[in-house]
Amino acid sequence: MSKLERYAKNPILTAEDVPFKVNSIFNAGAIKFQNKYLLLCRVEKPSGISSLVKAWSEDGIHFKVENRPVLTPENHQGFFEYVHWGLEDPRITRIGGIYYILYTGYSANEPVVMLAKTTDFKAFEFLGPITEPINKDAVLFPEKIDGFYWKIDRPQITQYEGDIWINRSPDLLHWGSPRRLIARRKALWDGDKIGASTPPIRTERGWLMLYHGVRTIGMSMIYRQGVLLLDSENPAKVLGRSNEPILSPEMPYERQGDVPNVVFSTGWIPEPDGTIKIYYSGADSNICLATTTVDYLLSQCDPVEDSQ
Ligand code: M1P
Repeated sequence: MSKLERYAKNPILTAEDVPFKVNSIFNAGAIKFQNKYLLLCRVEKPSGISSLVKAWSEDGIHFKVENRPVLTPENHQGFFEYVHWGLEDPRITRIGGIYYILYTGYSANEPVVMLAKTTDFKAFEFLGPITEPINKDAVLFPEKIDGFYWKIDRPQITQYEGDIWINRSPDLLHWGSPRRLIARRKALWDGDKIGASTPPIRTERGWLMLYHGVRTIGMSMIYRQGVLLLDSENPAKVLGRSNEPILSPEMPYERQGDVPNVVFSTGWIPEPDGTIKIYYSGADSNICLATTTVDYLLSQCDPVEDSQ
């Protein structure tokens, strides 16, 4: 395989596959757990409020959605005030034997990045907000680098609103040393807003991740996916970035739905043979699969001027 290929029978999950009443299922975190593929999917209830439900698969293609959400606003104990309008867009990172879930808590307090952890995806410990509002689209690196945990997120501040930042922490709870990692590129496919998509994976050339870029044309915001390559020893240093998107809304299930013209990924699963399964949503209305190789994604990273 040289390029990115959509699964021929996309979408792999729609609202009809959910055994309880929802408007939509989309934006899933992805991980392999006990030799099974696990998607932690956002489901929007008829009320408009989102929760997270697990879906399991033996082959990474055919998923069965559980009977009820596992993470809801109501089971957020002391943190309900940060999530009472919903939990959105989870990203999963494994560090050692612990699985960390970063997700958007939506409330009258505006979006914040929330953190929960689990070892079995049955019992979860809620660690609460790890950013101030307004912040979202956060991903965690899968190991400590230079003695720190690192996360990428998108604070909405001043003239840099819509750019991606990186910061680090000694304990996953207290974050500092923020740096603007990449900015929007006016007039390009990622000219109006960007955000981290998938948690970084280590490659021989550096940390590889997907990010999304938004370009507004007329009345339509078009969400596309691109690639980012960061220095393996200093992830605040950008080595590569795709000048063209690797995935754009083209298919009917990406162009038509609750939010038209959106491809949006929050999870991927690398395989031992060098291929990688990218789970993404079309038009905020389903879950789709595309497969490619790490080598292909690396080949799409165009050189970047020294970002330090
Ligand atoms: O509609 C596309 C996406 O829009 C928002 O993402 P962002 O804040 O990065 O633009 C989110 O609401 C996301 O859930 C949604 O898929």
